[in-house]
Amino acid sequence: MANSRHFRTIFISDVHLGSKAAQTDLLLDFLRHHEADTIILVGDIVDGWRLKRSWHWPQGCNDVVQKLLRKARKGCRIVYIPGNHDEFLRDFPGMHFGGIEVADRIIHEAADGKKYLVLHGDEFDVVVRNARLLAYLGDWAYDAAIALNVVLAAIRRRLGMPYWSFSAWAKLQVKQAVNFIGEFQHVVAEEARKSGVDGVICGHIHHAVIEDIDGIRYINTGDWVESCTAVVERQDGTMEMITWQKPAAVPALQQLEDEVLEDMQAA
Ligand SMILES: [Mn+2]
Repeated sequence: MANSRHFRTIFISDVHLGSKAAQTDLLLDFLRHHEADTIILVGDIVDGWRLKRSWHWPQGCNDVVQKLLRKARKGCRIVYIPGNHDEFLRDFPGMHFGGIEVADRIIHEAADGKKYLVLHGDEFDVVVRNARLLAYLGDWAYDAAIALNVVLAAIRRRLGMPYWSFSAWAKLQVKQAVNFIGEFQHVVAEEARKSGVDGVICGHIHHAVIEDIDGIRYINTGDWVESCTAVVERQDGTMEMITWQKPAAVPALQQLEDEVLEDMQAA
């Protein structure tokens, strides 16, 4: 597209395709206006939990998937890091489908040499919920809690029980929510420090931000349910948060023409 911006990397998470809340029109519009060498999907792109309960897959969901596959075909590297809502993909680390590679977590090296741990973030739920107790018990309890979370998640999955939902999240009182966000950020930043990297890029809690926490760069990509945010890496390695607004009044026909032109140029 003529008026699109090109970045080194785009990070997107928590689209929740298959839930009625997914803002597919806005995401599609964002993807039309932004190109990248690499796109990293940071989990909860497809909402498997929601789809299991009732199948909701309008055309907009297909359009988003098609758009991503089309970018992959044209040479964009796409990495899909599953989250808790699309954990059915976690059984396939290293797998490729339609040019998209699946990975549990990755280390992303930015153009400025800074290294970022990229993961969804749900593996820290147990730690976050019991932060005070674990701080008291020490490191072994922290590691045990993360291991336990994996087991509990598997059991809940067997039983068909989700353990994270934004309706429950929205019902949290403001003060609890603020505590939860702060605790989550701290725990994830600590994980990055242990991994010996400069920063962390995650999703999961639907709270977009770029900030420094105890000397670690903490980046949360937000979501495409409410905030409609993406994090982009510029060619010099600096990171930027983009909040995408209602599509500009570009006639649908014009967009279609642009895409046909793109395809002809690519062919
Ligand atoms: Mn999640």
